[in-house]
Amino acid sequence: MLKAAGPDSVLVVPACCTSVIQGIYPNTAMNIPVYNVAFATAAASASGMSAAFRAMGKKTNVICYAGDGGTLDIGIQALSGALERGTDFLYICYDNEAYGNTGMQRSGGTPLGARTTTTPGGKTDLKKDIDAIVAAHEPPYQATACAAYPQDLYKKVQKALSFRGPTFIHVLAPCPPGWRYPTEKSVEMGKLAVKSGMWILYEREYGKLTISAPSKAAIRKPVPLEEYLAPQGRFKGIDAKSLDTLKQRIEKNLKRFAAEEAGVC
Ligand SMILES: Cc1ncc(C[n+]2csc(CCOP(=O)(O)OP(=O)(O)O)c2C)c(N)n1
Ligand SMILES: [Mg+2]
Repeated sequence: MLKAAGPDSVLVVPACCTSVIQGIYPNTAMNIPVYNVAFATAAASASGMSAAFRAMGKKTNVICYAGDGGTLDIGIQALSGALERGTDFLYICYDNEAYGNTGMQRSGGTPLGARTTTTPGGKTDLKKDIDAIVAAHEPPYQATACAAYPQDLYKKVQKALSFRGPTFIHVLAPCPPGWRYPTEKSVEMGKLAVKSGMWILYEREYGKLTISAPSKAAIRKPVPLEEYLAPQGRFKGIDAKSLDTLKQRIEKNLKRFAAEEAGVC
């Protein structure tokens, strides 16, 4: 992501696992400036920063890098405000489907049936559709991506930063301790999420949908959902009703996206 963004960029990071990686002020592991801000404020902080840069005539990329908890739940009003005001920034939500930094509590991003420390019997609610919420703000560009497809992610970051105004990329980020699978299976987990249709890769440019190549295969023929769920401890013992609901949602979403791209809905 940083390779695609280049050196004239600043990161705005709310409380999340990335706050650990970035280091402690005044030092940082990143080679660009990083602003670690309060949990709910990433998009609001970035708005001020972007306005200041633009007022000084600078094109510096302002990039929020926030978790699912900080985006779908606690930071949603700041995000909505920044999108609505047309803030010139890129918001990246990396989604490990729970509050990872504090030990894997359920978030709005946790899928139905997944066990977390606060849903020990499996989550009983569906994953919140943040992409539909963002789309309702009609940003010039938004996309989904997954860390298992790095070139796709790279291109989407470059493309997002070529627009003026607010852009949004939602990245599925498999998490070995949280999802309870061996670390070396991370790329495989990301690919299975896409191949099963549980995660659909696409772009929306001024509202127009383009499904990304890896998800075309899932639309033609998805791999059985069980292949994605079985290696993950968080889905161990998932009840039949939740499993059935997940499968129905996948089928519905794949059909819905294919129809929208083809212009038949
Ligand atoms: C206002 C506030 N509430 C709670 C916390 C504690 N906290 C820090 S990081 C975090 C989890 C963040 O989850 P997410 O945004 O999904 O990012 P991840 O840790 O999964 O990368 C929590 C609850 C905090 N720092 N500030
Ligand atoms: Mg998270």
